[in-house]
Amino acid sequence: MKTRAAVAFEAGKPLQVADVDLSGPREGEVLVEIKATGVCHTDAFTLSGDDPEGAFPAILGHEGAGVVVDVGPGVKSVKPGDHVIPLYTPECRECDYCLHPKTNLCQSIRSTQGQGVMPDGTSRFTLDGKPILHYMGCSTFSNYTVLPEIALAKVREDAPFDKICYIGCGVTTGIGAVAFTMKVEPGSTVAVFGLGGIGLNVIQGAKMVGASRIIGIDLNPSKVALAKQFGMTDFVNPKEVENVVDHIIQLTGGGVDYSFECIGNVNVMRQALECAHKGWGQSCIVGVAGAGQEISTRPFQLVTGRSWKGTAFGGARGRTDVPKIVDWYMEGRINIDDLITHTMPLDDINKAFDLMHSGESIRSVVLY
Ligand code: NAD
Ligand code: AHE
Ligand code: ZN
Repeated sequence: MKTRAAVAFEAGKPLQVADVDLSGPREGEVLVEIKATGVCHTDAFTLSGDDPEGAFPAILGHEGAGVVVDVGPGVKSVKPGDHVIPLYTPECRECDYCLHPKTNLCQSIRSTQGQGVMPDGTSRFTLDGKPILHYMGCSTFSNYTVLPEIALAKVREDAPFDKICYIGCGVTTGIGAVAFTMKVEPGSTVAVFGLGGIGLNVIQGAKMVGASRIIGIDLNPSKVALAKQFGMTDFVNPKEVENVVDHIIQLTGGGVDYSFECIGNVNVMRQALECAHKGWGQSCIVGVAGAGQEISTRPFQLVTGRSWKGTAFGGARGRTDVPKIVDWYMEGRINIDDLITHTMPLDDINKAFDLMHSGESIRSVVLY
């Protein structure tokens, strides 16, 4: 079949919308009609050429929601008509990682996914007879896409696609980083570096679990109003203080219980660790840094009781946790609507990247 898709032909160039050929689902695979997709900073990161796994031409996008159209042989857990959210962190429920209680990083298809192909080593997308790669196992910048069955969370049918697509990455990553990965306790103090589509969900998660103080840090003061609405109690603009680490340590009388880096900047990752409280403060890396980038700190920071962690997809097990997060949204326990600042048709998808880079948007959602 033909599908309309935004193709990344090469790093650093705008996406080009084209009619691409898509072949049907094979064993264990599912054809999904994507109804809406968010644009996450990770899509921009890969398009920039900084992603060591980035390969082109590819169809990017990993934050979608849609409807099952057809299933391949052997598929049991979903059927045509089911509403689904694609999972870049799948959940096979069988691999050593899925069976281990301390991780959500299912590895059953990780290597082929990283190469931009389906688990059998081939792509379902072609253009003029030449293969186009999948991305993060999702390729939600295509109106129709094929995914492995284990990479789909079945969700309730009354939930709006144009909002729940954001649960496919940003909402789950931010709230999950707080609730699943770091297990932030009520009364904790929290610092959130980067108040974008992820950081505001970290703030929302911190408020949800009962954090007593939530300090937001961003170079862009236009993020303040929304961050306050979501639970930020204090704002720090690094341009307005001499030393952001000293400033946070002073503000909190010793440092925060938990900090989160939601930018992808290795210098800020160091600041986030070092503003965590001596003896017990924990810092979580959420941001994704480019090829060749490394983090550093004095080992003394860890010797004296701070610890460094990281999270992928907020520690969520997608098929199990994503339907619950959709329920939280439908029950009014989390706010997604106010974070979706822009919507556009696929033809205008490059505007979503422009709005992200200029700092004007929190989340842009493409509606098919
Ligand atoms: P975004 O562009 O919406 O937000 C980034 C924010 O950081 C912006 O508000 C920007 O003003 C701010 N910022 C930039 N440089 C700064 C600095 N030096 N100091 C303070 N603030 C600064 O991006 P996003 O979609 O929220 O994604 C954030 C990061 O999280 C990206 O690196 C993305 O790749 C990553 N990410 C990781 C996961 C995961 O599973 N670990 C999931 C989704 C996104
Ligand atoms: N390809 C990059 C790594 C990118 C990365 O860390 N991705 C996150 C999700 S970001 C979603 O917006 C993730 O899930 N990581 C775990 C994994 O297995 O990729 C690189 O550096 O190679
Ligand atoms: Zn993402």
